[in-house]
Amino acid sequence: MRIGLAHKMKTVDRSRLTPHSAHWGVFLAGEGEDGNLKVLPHPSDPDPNPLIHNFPDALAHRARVVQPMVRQGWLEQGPGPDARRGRDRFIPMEWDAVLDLLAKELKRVQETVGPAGVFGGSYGWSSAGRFHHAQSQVHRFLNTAIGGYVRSINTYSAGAAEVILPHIAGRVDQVARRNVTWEQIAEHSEVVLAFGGLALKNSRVASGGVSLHLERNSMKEAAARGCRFVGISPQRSDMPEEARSEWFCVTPGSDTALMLGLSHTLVSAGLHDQAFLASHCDGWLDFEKYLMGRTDGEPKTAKWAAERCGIAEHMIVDLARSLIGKRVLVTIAHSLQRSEHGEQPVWMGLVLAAILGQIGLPGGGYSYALGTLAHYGRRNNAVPVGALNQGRNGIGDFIPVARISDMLLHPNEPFEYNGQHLRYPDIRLAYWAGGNPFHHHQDLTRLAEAFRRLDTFIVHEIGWTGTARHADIVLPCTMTLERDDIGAAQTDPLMVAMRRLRRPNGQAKDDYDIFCELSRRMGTYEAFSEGRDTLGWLKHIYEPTRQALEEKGLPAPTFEEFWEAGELLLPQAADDGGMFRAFRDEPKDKPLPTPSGRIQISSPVVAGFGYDDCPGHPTWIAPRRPPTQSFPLWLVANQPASRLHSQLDFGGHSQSTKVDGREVCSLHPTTAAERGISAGDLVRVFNARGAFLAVARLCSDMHLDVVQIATGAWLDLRRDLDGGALCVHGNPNILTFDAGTSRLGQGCTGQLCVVQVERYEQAAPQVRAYEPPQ
Ligand SMILES: Nc1nc2c(c(=O)[nH]1)N[C@H]1C(S)=C(S)[C@@H](COP(=O)(O)OP(=O)(O)OC[C@H]3O[C@@H](n4cnc5c(=O)[nH]c(N)nc54)[C@H](O)[C@@H]3O)O[C@H]1N2
Ligand SMILES: Nc1nc2c(c(=O)[nH]1)N[C@H]1C(S)=C(S)[C@@H](COP(=O)(O)OP(=O)(O)OC[C@H]3O[C@@H](n4cnc5c(=O)[nH]c(N)nc54)[C@H](O)[C@@H]3O)O[C@H]1N2
Ligand SMILES: [Mo]
Repeated sequence: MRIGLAHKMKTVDRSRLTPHSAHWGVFLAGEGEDGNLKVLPHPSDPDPNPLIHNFPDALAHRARVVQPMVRQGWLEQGPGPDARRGRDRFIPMEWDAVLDLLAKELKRVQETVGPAGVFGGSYGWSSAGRFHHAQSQVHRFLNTAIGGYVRSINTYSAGAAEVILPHIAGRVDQVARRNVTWEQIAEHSEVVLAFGGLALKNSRVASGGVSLHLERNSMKEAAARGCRFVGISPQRSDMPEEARSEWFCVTPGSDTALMLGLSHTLVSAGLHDQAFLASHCDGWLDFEKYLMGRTDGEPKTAKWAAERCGIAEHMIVDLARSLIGKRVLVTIAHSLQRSEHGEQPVWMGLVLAAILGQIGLPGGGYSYALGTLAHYGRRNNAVPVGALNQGRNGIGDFIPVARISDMLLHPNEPFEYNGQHLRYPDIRLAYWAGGNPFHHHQDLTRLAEAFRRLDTFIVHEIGWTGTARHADIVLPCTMTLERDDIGAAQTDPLMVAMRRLRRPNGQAKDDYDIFCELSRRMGTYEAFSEGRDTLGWLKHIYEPTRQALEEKGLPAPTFEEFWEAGELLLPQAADDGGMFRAFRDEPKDKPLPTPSGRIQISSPVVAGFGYDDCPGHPTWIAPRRPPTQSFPLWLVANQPASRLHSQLDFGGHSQSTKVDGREVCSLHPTTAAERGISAGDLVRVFNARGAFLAVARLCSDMHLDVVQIATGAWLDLRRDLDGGALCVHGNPNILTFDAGTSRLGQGCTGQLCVVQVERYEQAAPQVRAYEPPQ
């Protein structure tokens, strides 16, 4: 057992500590002398994530769902569209009765419309653990029980990048997960241009959970060696202190203009790497014409860029010139592409790196999404980690994940995606486990309308999220720490036996057990369970790792040995630079998986789609929903520092960052003063779609025209004075607009929208987000 018994801890009986894993990292958990759950950082973690402190208060919190609940209107009138969905009462039911009812409804839908009328996209992060991964569970269940479901493709994280990158370089995982590492940055990089920053709050999270949070120390080492970090973001706080960075305070949504200005400065002075552009890239001439203004009469000079991105012309010129002769890495945060025309900064960042000619060099070139999640910038494991097989989906229909409301509101209507002409399916039933669309989706008033069109909406949840409140059938499920699982990620060497530490809260059951019992009623138990109980599945999932270890001649403990030890250290692959390094060294023999095998500065394929919102080379397209007189500020709705999305928002650490139980928003002191707002005031942030309340924090290290609020405060809707929707807790997705990044990617655009802010003069409404419904 590798757990650090030397760890200083007085109140915990160390013999009872066991390792466990969450998306926010591997940690130790056990019972304190007072009988309460105690959590400790893992002793091998150099920079543990404080998010682990959301666990102790969460396990038995009143916000947990304690028994199966069915919406009264659905129970009385049966399945069908219903305006009361999301506003109705819930009736408690016994497990057997509710599962009988649900199996009957699934059979009805299967027989009447078939699996093509069932949406099983069920997007969401759920919890770490290779087996109890809720999305895999629900997919496997729908595949075996009814023959499939309409799925969703891509992610809210990277919807635009996932579609543009394969056209121009390679798959997003090749570009993000096996590329420049933090080790290389510490050793080789001389300049890191970090578009969207490299915030530690973000990079300490990774699906599956990592045991080594190494970003902070890597930046510290690099900075000590003299590496220059440039944080390009509307908020200075997106760079850690340790990077000792310079700050370029960019206007939201304008990075493409800034990158064009930098490129123009280099190219007009003949400082671009013409040899690299000729040997490794295609389509330079078309792009160069655009850059120099020969196609549209507008040279993309530093002055042109300054007018759009808010950074002074001389700063752009100086920055561009300072890059020459240096090992430069360009990083593009996910956030830049989670907004209108999000494909453009992803593509333009690659082109800027190509102009500098260092793609594929250690610590140089282009790294998409570095610093946004702990998966990026690391070595990958040399052995596989298993996962639950989801089975075969008999239905081919899909939607780009963020088009959920469009799908439900516009059945059978056409839409475009990545060169394809598709139609939205006609969905009658949706099944969700492990996600919270009333956290993750945009324009939540519209989303609520969309869900009201369904016949039936089923949700498995640990807590009374906005999504659970909009369901017809809510089934209480266990959270991690209440069940056995295996924790592992392909980018971290530690595999963890996540042993159950607590009895399930209330009547909660594992998603797996719920699906087993439903499968029995559907007559598909054998196909779903393959006759295995949870431990049987854990052994099954562990086996590929054990086998690969054995094949490599390495110690390969049996499952029982691993389970007893608590952890297993896996071998990692070399830090070889991945696809870009191989391509740089041997462009002919190791081509990129693009149509020409080279970097696509222009893409004939994308040009061929004829999209004005994503033309054939990186292009500055002004935002279609820019600030106006009524709504002059950008709302930056980014990832929360104190939790993962909406998860355990009721936990102690998340609560400690709220004021009077409400979310905090940040704005510049000048912007606040113009509106008579002081620090600590309750403010109303609003636009044409609705409003939320939050407590004002003043911060001079941010853009004058920005209000920032983290996502993840649980929705708490009231009627505003003007009759509109008001979230009194601070959920920004009441205000965000619901449109795709472009017809190419159709990705999520939730990061940015325009708003106004005012002091809230009414009596402060109480937050009731965690009170269970009646
Ligand atoms: N405005 C705006 N919106 C955004 C973003 C933004 O930048 N701005 N970012 C987007 C991004 S990048 C993402 S990834 C999404 C995240 O969106 P989600 O992944 O949907 O958010 P989570 O809060 O992680 O939702 C997971 C849910 O699963 C539940 N859960 C946990 N464990 C289990 C389990 O074992 N079983 C079951 N059945 N349920 C479980 C949790 O209680 C929680 O409600 O949000 C997106 N939304
Ligand atoms: N603690 C914590 N960490 C997380 C998550 C979480 O919920 N909590 N979620 C994880 C997930 S699923 C994902 S996908 C990643 C997301 O990674 P990102 O999407 O990169 O994260 P965000 O915090 O939304 O945005 C990063 C920063 O970008 C800046 N920004 C916003 N708009 C612009 C712009 O137009 N230009 C520039 N230059 N900067 C801009 C904002 O100031 C913001 O703080 O984070 C992961 N890490
Ligand atoms: Mo994400």
